[in-house]
Amino acid sequence: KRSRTPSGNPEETPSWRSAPMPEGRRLKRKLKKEPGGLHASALTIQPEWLSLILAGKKTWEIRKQQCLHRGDVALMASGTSQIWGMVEIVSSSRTSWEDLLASRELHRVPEEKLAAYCSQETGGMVWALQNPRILEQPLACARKGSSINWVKIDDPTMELLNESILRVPDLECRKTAQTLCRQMRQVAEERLRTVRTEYHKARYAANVKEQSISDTIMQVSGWLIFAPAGPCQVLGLLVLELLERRGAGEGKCGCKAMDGTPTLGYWKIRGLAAPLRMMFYYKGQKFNLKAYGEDAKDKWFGEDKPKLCEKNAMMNLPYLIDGETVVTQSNSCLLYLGKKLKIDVEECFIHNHQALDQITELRNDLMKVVYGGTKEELPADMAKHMQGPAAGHLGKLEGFCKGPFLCGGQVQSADFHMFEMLDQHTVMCSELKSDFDFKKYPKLLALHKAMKEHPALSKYFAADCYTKYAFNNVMYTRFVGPGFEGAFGPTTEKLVEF
Ligand SMILES: N[C@@H](CCC(=O)N[C@@H](CS)C(=O)NCC(=O)O)C(=O)O
Repeated sequence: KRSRTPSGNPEETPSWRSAPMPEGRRLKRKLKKEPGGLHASALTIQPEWLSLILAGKKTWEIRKQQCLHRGDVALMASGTSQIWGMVEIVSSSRTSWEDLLASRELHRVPEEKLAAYCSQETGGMVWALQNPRILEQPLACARKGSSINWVKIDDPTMELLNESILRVPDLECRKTAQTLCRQMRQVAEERLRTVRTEYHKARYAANVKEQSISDTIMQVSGWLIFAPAGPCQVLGLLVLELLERRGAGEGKCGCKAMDGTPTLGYWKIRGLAAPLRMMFYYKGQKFNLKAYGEDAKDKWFGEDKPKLCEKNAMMNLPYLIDGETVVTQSNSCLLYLGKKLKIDVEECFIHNHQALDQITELRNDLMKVVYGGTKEELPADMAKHMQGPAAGHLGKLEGFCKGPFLCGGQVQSADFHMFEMLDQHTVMCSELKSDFDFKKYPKLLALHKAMKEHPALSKYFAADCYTKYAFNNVMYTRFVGPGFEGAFGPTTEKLVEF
């Protein structure tokens, strides 16, 4: 069994050597290359300690071993795949128990935790830290391998990280711990939502053990200690959820996000409904997937549309039926699901909404390409679209994306729309052999990757509505996408359950 650091992390194979501990030097800003540059792996630290380090309020990290590395190390909040910033390791040296006790303001570890970790005879190893920097936005980094303390940083993240390092503000103007805590809280809430979804799924499969409930509380409460506003609120929510789950009747899903089974109606294509379908999958919310096919003249225009027009005079495709509520207009449907499925948060509302509008403009320009001209002209028309309107919209969205998602640390409704547009554009460019360089949009590429790898979306990416549906209306378009085969077929309706 591995021992644990006072920060709560199990120790892993160390790479430490002692060195003198410099005091109060003016901090260097410029990144040095290895050795002494950025470590190839990120160090994971519990969020509450991480926030203190990045705020410059904890300059001693106590470990059992020495550290060979000198220079920058990226810091990842443990239990997540998010890098929040970096710090320079300037030395590691053995420090006596007495000195550790006398230097509490440098390491912040309470005596009882120290006693559980360090020996009174030999003290502990102190890694001296300086020059903490907080990234403008946390970076998602794919976790590989089994190491808990050190996570190898993948190449794209390393590239972004190096760029970020060069852009980080001076110590004088770095973000306060409060800002960091606010961001961490957003991530905590996002995590809480994922945990809830997982819980509901497991419960539905009658597979929940009491152990997983206490694990969940442990996992989430680690995030709450340093959230300046509303930790109790978040914890309270969790406790309420757990009580509710325990009280719920056997076999019943405790999910109260939407009443009954909502219906999503659209053409049997990805089109404007793909992001909406994704949102249902993302939250594990069962729904009726109505997909109009080659008989739409009767089934949609002749039957469903006139009936639905009685409830909503603007009726169009896509639409959502949720009990008595009937919503149309794709962006309104995205916002409706964002709210009802508890994906969107109030503080991101206007940023998210602006992104939705910009993505719609990008889509409208793409539609001019896929629904006009001949097949032979398509590659040239697409190239013109990419160099002109698409480059303009993507440039704006790249600048507007806070990273890793459009509104920052948590997925909002616009991210589903953004994903679909990035997916369609990249696939089209690759199918049409366009040499358009998407690398100019690193944040958007990272968003696309993060969504594609999101565990809550794995079922969506395996579903026919993603893999087999045409991108555009088969009856009118000159680009259907690589997954579409055979005939458009008749209108279908199926219950998607999780
Ligand atoms: N602005 C609307 C556009 C809706 C629209 O144009 N829908 C097309 C498919 S993308 C359609 O075929 N509508 C069926 C109809 O006109 O009844 C939205 O964003 O939802």
